[in-house]
Amino acid sequence: MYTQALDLPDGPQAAPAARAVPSDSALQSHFDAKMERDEKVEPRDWMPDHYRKTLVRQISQHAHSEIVGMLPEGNWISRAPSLKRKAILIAKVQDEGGHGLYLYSAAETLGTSRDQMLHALHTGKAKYSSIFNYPTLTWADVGVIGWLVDGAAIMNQIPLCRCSYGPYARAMVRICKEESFHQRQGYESLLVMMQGTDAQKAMVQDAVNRWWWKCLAMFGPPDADSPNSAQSQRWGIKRISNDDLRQSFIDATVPQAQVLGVTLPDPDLKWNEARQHHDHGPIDWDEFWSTVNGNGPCNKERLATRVAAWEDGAWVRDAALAHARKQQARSLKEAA
Ligand code: FAQ
Repeated sequence: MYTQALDLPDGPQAAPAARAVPSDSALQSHFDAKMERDEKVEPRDWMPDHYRKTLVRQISQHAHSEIVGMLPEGNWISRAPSLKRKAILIAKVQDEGGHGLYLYSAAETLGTSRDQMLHALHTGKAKYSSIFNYPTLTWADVGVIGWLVDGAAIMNQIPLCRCSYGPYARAMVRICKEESFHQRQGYESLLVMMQGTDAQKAMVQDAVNRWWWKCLAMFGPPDADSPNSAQSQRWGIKRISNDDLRQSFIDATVPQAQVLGVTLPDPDLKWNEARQHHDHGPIDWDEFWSTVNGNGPCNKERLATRVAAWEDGAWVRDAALAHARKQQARSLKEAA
């Protein structure tokens, strides 16, 4: 299984029998030294199994989150209040689909297939972000998802641009640029609503009240209860811990809420001069785990929608395969 590390240029000097096969411990030392120098790992490099599995887990869950994440906002495309808002929303939802595709491609470089990843999603074995299991009840939810959900996603994803695995890090650079536009369009849409009628202002405040705590939970469990963090940080997959990212998000969002004129629904939220950070109230982790484990308000609906999309698209995959087979047969005939 380690042969990808042994590839040499073609030529007489590259006869396989003449090659010395590095031992597992030599390969491990080479990998450790690379980690020490903070260099990128590429698909053909040797890597420990656990590193590969951790990346497949995280990148595929991230890809699933982008694809399932199209659903809550997609629900509003047909009901956007103006042509301008509809065009922005279509572009945003389409971007999320693109992010999912870059990420599935990055995960495929680790030796997993897209079919395997989708099977895991469709059978409920693979996770995706908890945040996409909540309903979008009003148009203000679309703005709040842009401001807070994309805002939290960027905070978590900027450090992933420096992830030790090259294909993931490079995919994240483009994704973060697009997420930044998503965050701004959401905030701008809310600014407009907050200059509107009392009913519009109340709609924004209600959406903030419903999404705030879910966004804080998006960063994952507290560091002390995060089984994967320590190893992922040693490997340079995660650069900043769940709690530190959550804190940065809160500190960045409080002044934005003030400009917007909304209240963040946490009576314990206040600036702590000694820590130079905001303190906040307790997050409901029972609710988070219940949602992650399939019992959130929209889990079943989200999964059913993805499974139906997969089944409805079977004829497209069959047609593409039939076409590819025909082309192949034609080329073989021409070559004969
Ligand atoms: N939801 O030990 P840790 C977006 C699981 S993209 C569900 O801390 P890790 C764009 C975790 O998987 C949003 N499960 O795990 C957009 C693990 O379970 P496992 C997605 C969660 O991996 C915006 C267990 O808990 N972003 O929003 C969650 O070190 C708008 C223990 O946790 C990414 O995926 C959760 N929130 O850290 C799209 C970013 N949190 O696998 C549309 C990449 C934790 O052992 C509209 N991922 N779990 O069975 C990451 O940065 C990390 O994977 C974390 C979790 C930070 C999410």
